[in-house]
Amino acid sequence: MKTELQAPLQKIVLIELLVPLALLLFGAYHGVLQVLYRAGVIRATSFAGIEYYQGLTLHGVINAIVLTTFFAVALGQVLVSQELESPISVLGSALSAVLMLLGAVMAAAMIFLGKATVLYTFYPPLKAHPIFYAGLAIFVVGSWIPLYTFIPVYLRWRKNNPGKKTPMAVVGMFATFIVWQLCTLPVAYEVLVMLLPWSLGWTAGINVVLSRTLFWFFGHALVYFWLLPIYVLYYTMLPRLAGGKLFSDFAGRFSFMMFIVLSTPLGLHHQFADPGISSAWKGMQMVLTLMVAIPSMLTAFTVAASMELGARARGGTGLFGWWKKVPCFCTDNWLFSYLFCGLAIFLFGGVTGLINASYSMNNVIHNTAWLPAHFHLTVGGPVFLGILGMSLFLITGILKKPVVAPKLAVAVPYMWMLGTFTFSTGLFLGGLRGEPRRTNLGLTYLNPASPAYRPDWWISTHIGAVGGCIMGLAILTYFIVLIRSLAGAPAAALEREAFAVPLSETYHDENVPALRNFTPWITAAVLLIVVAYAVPISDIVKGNYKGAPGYAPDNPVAIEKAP
Ligand code: HAS
Repeated sequence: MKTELQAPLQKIVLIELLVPLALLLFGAYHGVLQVLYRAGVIRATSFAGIEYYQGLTLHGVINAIVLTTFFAVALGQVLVSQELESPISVLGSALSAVLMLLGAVMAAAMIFLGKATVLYTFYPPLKAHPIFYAGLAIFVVGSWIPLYTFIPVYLRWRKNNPGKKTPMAVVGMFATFIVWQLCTLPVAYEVLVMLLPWSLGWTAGINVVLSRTLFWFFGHALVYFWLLPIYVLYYTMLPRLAGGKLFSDFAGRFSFMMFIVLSTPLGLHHQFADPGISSAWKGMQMVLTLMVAIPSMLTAFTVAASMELGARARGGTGLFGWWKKVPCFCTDNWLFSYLFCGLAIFLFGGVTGLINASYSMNNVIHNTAWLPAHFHLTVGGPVFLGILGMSLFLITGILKKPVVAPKLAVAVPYMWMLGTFTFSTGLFLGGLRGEPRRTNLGLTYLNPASPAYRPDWWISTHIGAVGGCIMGLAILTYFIVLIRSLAGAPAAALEREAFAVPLSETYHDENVPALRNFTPWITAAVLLIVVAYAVPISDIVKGNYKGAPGYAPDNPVAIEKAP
């Protein structure tokens, strides 16, 4: 029997899960408004006191940065202390939570006040209030701390358990935070050395190419920082929830190590259209981007094989007949449906990622509606559903409360899947016809009174709007389940047992010594980053570009004089 998470850490984890979920209400509301603006249902620059781009910034920052980072930290704290059977520092965890909350409040306050309408990518020349940048920096520093609370616990465990394999969940959480540590250093530089002084008026003008490059150095690794905690759930929980075992221990460990090496040196695939960077380096990073799909493909096969093991153990037969025994709608096992629907959505998110990554095809879809379609099938698919499901599981588990209305709980991921598929169909179609992303279409292209009117975009934007509304409904249903469960009393049977995350056994337990040590993989990652970025960054610095003045997103005229 695993020991239960210590009481103060339980409180910290609950705060780290519940606060971002409460903020998600705003984040999700602005998502629904987005599709209504895009379809021309709302034809205005603002709605209920919040401007279009301000709402879009809230949507991105809350959903893609705040919710995901808090979740990774909370999950890491739970799994590392559970699997290494040793408490992690409460002081360190509390400090991390306080800094992250402070940073999130500072950034959110500036967005709500309309002083940081810079979208979640916050790249210049869009300019925000200094408190927004300071908030971001504090938030990131807070999210660095957990790794340093995990390391001493891990070293102690290794000393006491010589020769034993590090538990898979710990390997996955370490991979997550190693990637995070590597990729956040350049964005910390961008925020502290470039954006903050610029926003304070201490420096005139900003080097847009350099700051975008530093952002995307961080920005693509960020997507794997979102994904890896969910892969931890796929490798360690899903096989057990499916009634089986993890098909291959090697596949999990190898995938996590591959992500350490390959998550960062490929951010230029977001900048294929940017000037000032040689095509040769863009091409090289394209190859690395295609390579980072390999651990995901490995994951697809391993997870499918694990589900097959479970289904056959439950009486499934035949080449495809075993699918009937996969517990897709089982209410006692409601968490499975969140992970399963996430996987099904990710099939399409992954394939469209490969299209984006191809240098030539990227020209067709870059900055079109295709992009939000892609990322609502990735971060908005497996990641978001994994966060929703696992947060409900952890919150109710720690509070020893049963999940009320498990049928509704199971309905949520299917509604979400229907919503994202519909939404993305609309946006993929629109993107291929040139519909731009991040644009208030209702005022222009979807407005019959405008000379820019594009009636051929009506269908795609309306399909998107229907999908977006279904997604909104799924989130509302989730909150009904969560709030009703929180309002319920603890169950006596649950109170008698220590709460622990149920993890899978392994079917093929291969022993590969090279996967037992992080050091060579981290070294390879650093070397590859240097190879992929040294020349492009040095070229940009040598380019000595003229600094750009600040801009607001709704005005083509700069908000200040050019330096
Ligand atoms: Fe991406 C842009 C390429 C994965 C998120 N991506 C974005 C943006 C976001 C994002 C947010 O190369 C927009 C950023 C912005 O605001 O501008 N992406 C890729 C590639 C992958 C990929 C090659 N992306 C992700 C993940 C994300 C994410 C993961 C979030 C978590 N992406 C790009 C590129 C761009 C981009 C370009 C820039 C484009 C531009 O022009 O701006 C790969 O890692 C994907 C590999 C995945 C697979 C799928 C494996 C399938 C699995 C499921 C198996 C299912 C089973 C169940 C077993 C190969 C694991 C079956 C059951 C049934 C019932 C069928």
